[in-house]
Amino acid sequence: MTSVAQRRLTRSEADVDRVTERLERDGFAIVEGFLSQEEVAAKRADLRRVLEEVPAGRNEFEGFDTRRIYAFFAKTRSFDAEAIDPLVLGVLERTLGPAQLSAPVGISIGPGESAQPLHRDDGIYPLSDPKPELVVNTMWALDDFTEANGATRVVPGSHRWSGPPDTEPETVAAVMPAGSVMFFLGSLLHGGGANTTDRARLGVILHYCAAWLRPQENHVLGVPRRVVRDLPEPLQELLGYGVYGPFVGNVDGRHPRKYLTTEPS
Ligand SMILES: O=C(O)CCC(=O)C(=O)O
Repeated sequence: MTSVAQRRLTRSEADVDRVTERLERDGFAIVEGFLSQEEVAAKRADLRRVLEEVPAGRNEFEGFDTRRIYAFFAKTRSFDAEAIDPLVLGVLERTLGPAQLSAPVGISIGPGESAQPLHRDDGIYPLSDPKPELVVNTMWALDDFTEANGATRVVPGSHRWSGPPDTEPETVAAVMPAGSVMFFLGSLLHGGGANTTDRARLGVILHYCAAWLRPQENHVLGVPRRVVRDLPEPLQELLGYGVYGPFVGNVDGRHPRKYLTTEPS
């Protein structure tokens, strides 16, 4: 079997067809060199600023030595462009149809953190198999993701399994250089890895779901309207100011975008 490193796509190889093929085959697809090292450095610096105010996790799932930036688009402008990158939007459209942001989170896995329990991100929705794909994630590496520092662990092919695995399945580390992005399906078993190094591992997960589902985080309350007003329209839509036709998401019978300009913050 080829290693994760051998399976990575370069930026120029990555298009919607190739990424979608990998998602269907393996449940994940890594594109390296998506961000330049200058972009990585700028994003990391901005997120470090935000992380100073963020407490450590409260349970095994969040990680007691891990800090998470929730209400992400209220706190940083560093991923506005990536959230609506044409490759990302193309993969979402192909896999989910109309989509929205569900849980955009900066994740800094601290030294000494243990591995997060394996999970499926679509497991939060009470639907039984067979079900359509409901969730697509993009995990952006702002540090090199290594076996040692807590690279996300994935179970290749597990998106095709039905129901919970009966034994502890074999995982592989999604090792990738800083500036890479890993797409993965919400049906894929995965979890943050253990960090046995003395430095934190920083990544940003932009987690999307089908536009007709309730997203994990309530962005309409979490991201102030005065912030959303200045964002590009496709990002506004992904943050809840859109309608899944013909009616889902309307406000008093109107498109929610109208409230961005007419209502106070
Ligand atoms: O940090 C990671 O590598 C993965 C985190 C994750 O899967 C989650 O928090 O749901």
